Amino acid sequence: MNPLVTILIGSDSDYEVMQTTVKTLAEYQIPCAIHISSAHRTPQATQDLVAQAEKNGCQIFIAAAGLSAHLAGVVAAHTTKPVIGVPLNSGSLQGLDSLLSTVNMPGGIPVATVAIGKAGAKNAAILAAQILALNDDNLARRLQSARESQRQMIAEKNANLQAALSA
Ligand code: RP5
Repeated sequence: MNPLVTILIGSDSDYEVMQTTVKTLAEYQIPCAIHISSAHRTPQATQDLVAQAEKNGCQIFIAAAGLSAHLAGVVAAHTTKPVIGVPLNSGSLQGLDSLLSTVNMPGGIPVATVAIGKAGAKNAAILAAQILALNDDNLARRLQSARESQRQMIAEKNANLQAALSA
């Protein structure tokens, strides 16, 4: 099946964190592809990759990068499909540099920016699933069921905490 989601990462050093995105998409049974492509080091290849992915039926792009993170913005410049940006913590500024570079897009070229690092990597996949679920009832049900499991898990943790505190 052709990938519905294409993930771009700026370097192989981004792969470890972004495996969370791949894994989460797989949990929701969403076919995806992941490529290393850099906004700065391989600008033409990045543009070509976006065009090819769209031709192959890609519906959503997820772009993750660290430092001066322009990858999501560059992807967004070349498509009108939704682009989700994941800022990564690759340098001495703990990802704040990437967050600001990813989130602060000029009006007209949106990038839906999620949290820095692992939480963002997970949320990027869930957000992509939520967008695709607008036209997929089975996927919407899988998302609801995951929310319910999450609710139960937190309720259980709280019950354990209260039990420990009252012991
Ligand atoms: C960014 O620079 C990449 O997304 C990566 O997070 C960061 C460092 O890249 P490497 O020097 O590890 O290749 O473009």
